[in-house]
Amino acid sequence: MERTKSKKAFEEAIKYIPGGVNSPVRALKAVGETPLFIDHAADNKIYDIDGNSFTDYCLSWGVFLLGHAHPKVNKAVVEAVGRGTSYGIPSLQETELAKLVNTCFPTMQRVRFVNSGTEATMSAIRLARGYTGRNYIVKFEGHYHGHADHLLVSAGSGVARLGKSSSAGVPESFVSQTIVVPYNDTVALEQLFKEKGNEIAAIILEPVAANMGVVPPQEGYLKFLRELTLQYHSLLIFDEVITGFRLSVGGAQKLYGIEPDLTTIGKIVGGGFPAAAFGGKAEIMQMLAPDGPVYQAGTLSGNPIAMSAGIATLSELMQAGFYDKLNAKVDKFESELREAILNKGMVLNRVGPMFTLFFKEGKVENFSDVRQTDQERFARFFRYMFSKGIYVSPSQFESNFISIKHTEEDLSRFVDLTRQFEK
Ligand code: KE4
Repeated sequence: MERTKSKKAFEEAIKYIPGGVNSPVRALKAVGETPLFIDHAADNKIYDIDGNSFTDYCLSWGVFLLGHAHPKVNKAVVEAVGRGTSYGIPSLQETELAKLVNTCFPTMQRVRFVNSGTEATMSAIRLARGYTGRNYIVKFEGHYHGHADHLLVSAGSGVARLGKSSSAGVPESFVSQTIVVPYNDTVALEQLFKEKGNEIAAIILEPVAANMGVVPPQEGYLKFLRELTLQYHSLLIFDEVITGFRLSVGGAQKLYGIEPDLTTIGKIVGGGFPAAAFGGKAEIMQMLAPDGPVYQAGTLSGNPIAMSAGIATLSELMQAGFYDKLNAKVDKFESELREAILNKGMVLNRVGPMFTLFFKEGKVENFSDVRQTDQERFARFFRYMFSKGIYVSPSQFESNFISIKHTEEDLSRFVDLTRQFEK
């Protein structure tokens, strides 16, 4: 595969950008490759500057449920740009997207837009602390909620790969009130709440973990978390930056029938533009400035371009039958892939249109299971698929994503190539 231009571009990028990338996981360090430089993308494919094309299962880390460069999203954005790209003053598009979010997520009675998932979770936690007057936050091993200092503790995604319990540059005092517990475990959590429950502001979790690879909640676990937090008057925060609008039009909370107090969303809601949001019960959200004492702000928050992209995106995925069509495709893919990996030392975890192939025997139900995976073998699998024109998410600690634009042929080819993979 010709990669000369990307390699040259990477050498040039490294001279100006740390690691040559603007986000660590893009560097492909985990899989022993150098990054692609993309020329353009459309639907289910990305095209690099050397003229190679790849079927894309990373989709800009889960943004493109509709596929890249959706014509209706592009049209909305082009029209919006002509009216100016930011006002720093309210626009109708902000209320329009907030109403669509509220329609999809009825628990989000009030919505505040921000520019990234990190901002959303950081703000939601500040709000939870402000509302409850408590300081402790509980998160789970291997769950990733962005790179705010107090959340970079035993996180998943890129940090999991680094094997650090927290990032350099984060003083111990910043994480001293962040408690990390094992995922899918009830005993540790019950014990913790017995000891500190009335000091805990909130539990935050990915309702279906994706940043350690896809690891679903065990039967009844989300209900257990909801009951435990109600019992101790702590808040339950669902970080649906990945699961939101993906597992259903109302994310994981609709799929599993659990009502969190606060929710964060991102990726899909911005339609490929920097937009995310946090929201929840009106009585909690009204604690936010300018009405309440919890400060939160942002120059470009709710900008009309991202709002227009989000409105066009949600209008598409809210169409009747969208998820039935998507999930029917993925159901067939799952059953064929399960057959293909029999006796190959691989575990498939799948929820909705997201999935991870783990390179180990047995099961993967928590972070310690994930840590037992053979990451070198995963890296060989990545490079094998890469050589065949398939771009899987470049880390064992990530999810793969299927868009509405992935074809049955794409999925069958993924299955066939996985079946043939031996090394
Ligand atoms: P951002 O700040 O990257 O927009 O969102 C942070 C975030 C929050 N919550 C969840 C559940 C997330 O998955 C993320 C970001 N996801 C990673 C990939 N797993 C983004 C990719 C990257 O870091 O480059």
